Amino acid sequence: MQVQEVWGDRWQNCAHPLSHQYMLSAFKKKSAVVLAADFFKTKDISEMINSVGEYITAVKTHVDMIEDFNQESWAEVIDTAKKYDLLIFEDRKFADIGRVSQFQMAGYYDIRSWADIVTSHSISGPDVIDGIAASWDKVERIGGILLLAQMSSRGNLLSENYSKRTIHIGAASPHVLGYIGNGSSAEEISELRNMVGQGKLIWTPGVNLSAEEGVLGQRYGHPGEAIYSGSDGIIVGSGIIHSENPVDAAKNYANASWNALMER
Ligand code: S5P
Repeated sequence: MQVQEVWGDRWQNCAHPLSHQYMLSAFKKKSAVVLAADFFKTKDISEMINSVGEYITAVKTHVDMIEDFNQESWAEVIDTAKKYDLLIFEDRKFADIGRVSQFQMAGYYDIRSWADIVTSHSISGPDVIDGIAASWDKVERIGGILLLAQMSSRGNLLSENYSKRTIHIGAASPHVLGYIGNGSSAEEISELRNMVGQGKLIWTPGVNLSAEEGVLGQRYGHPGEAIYSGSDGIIVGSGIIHSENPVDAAKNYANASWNALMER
């Protein structure tokens, strides 16, 4: 089987170069798992990547959660991720005006220098995208943005109309790699996929193979169902990192995502 057959129209229509890097990597690893490495110490992230790196395609970080951040400790995380050919995804959820977002990509954490992908809200309008892109330009790196079109948390304010307008903004920009969708609802993912079409990826958090509800309002759906409904990547944190056996868990999520892709 070839990579084009796995991804079908998505392979033809997604224009962002990182979308092809992602699809190819998922094809090679037989996994559409994005690890949410929600740790407080850099060494914990590196250790987790060393355990499950073969079964995941990207690692998602919240760098502002890290307690021992410095350039050296973070360089180790990045090197470890690169060893396993992972896309590095900083879930920064930018939301400010373009000019400020541009500088938030630099600063102490210097996200622009190591992140391949970042998340952004669309609440402030389209210029946040150009601000983020300008920052990558400055360091001569290629990056992709995932806009939050839906969220998995209960009671969130991202209405259907908001999703629609977010997709409108995203469709107009070559820097937008895709969207974050609500992995806890197959119905919402299908709706989102219908609105998005084939030209962008959808990645979905809020998936878990066992838990029905997470802490503090997180909602969960089945990872296979999320893919089947139109998601291209499942973002998994607790299901792997808080499992008794993260390696087995990562394999299980990888299999669930791959089997659903095959079925799709
Ligand atoms: O709507 C969202 C968007 C995101 S990016 N809901 C989410 O949960 N996320 C992120 O996905 C969140 O920041 C966390 O890192 C991860 C889900 O973690 P889990 O432990 O619930 O799997």
